[in-house]
Amino acid sequence: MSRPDLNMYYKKLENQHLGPLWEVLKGLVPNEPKPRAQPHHWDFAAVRERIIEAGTLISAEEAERRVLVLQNPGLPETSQITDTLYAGLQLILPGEVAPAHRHTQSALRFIIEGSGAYTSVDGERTTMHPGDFIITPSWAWHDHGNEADEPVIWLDGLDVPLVNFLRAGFREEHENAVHKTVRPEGDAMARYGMGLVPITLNRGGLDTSPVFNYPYERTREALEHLRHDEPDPHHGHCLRYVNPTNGDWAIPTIATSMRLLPKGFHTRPYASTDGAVMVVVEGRVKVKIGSEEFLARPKDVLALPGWLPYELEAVEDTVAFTYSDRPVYEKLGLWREWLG
Ligand code: GTQ
Repeated sequence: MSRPDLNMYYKKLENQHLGPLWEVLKGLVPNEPKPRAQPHHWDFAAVRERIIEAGTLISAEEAERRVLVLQNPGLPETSQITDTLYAGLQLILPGEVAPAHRHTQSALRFIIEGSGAYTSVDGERTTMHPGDFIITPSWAWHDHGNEADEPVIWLDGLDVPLVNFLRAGFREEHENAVHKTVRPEGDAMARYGMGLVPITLNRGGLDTSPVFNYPYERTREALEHLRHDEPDPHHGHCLRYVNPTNGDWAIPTIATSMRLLPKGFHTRPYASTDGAVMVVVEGRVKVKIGSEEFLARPKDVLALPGWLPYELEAVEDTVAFTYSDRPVYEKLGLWREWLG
């Protein structure tokens, strides 16, 4: 229906930087969440070729971080894998250093391939092995290096889109490529990761877990013990990574978990408002997200948009890592789940 009177009125509004709510209300306040992210599957074998190729074209030093960003097809040119999260695959070749910097965005590293590279975080180094979950807290100095003899590839997960939306992004380069380590490797694990914490630690705890490497070996062993239980119908055998100083998620803006799905186990449909990224570690799993279906193998990455039901069916015993922005929803009273 053409309304010349209204159109002329809208023109006047526009000139005065005003707008009619009645034209946009349903979009501003929707019936239910409508993520722009789409379900997507990155086949690692195919992506790996491009990562290795990047290694022949640009050095880690020159790139600062030699990373291929996982771009969600529903969010082109945004460097977003979901509506609030970033994911990238980082390569570091033997002998290389990715120089020290710090930023307000929190980061996780999930090690995909290769052993023996290290990351130094706030004065302590940790050595990477496949399946390790490593944290770089907000504003902590960090540099990465590879003194081993094989390429090392990991998935970077950051809260970049969220922090940028809030216009809270700050960064600083360190004056040296490698920042100084002041504590021996394993120090954080000894102080905080043994079911013990320093008696002088404030009972409110620390925002980000001071245990900054959760080794796969230990996670895997813990999951194996859960086999004695009935798997949870929606999650399978699933453990969340915890900040031992306050019982909260390990990173204040990012939830992380690891699950084991026994061969043949099929999860019930599940949706929650948080958007998630899944990385397969072992096995083979059919992943149905909305109306799309993927067969995922170890090292493959999947984007799970919020509020879109998904189901997992383990073709073989499967282990998968997941990270999401759930803590942000929880802290704002916006987290909802749907159990199918
Ligand atoms: O390793 O510090 O993928 O700052 C994106 C931004 C990695 C990092 C990324 C970063 C880093």
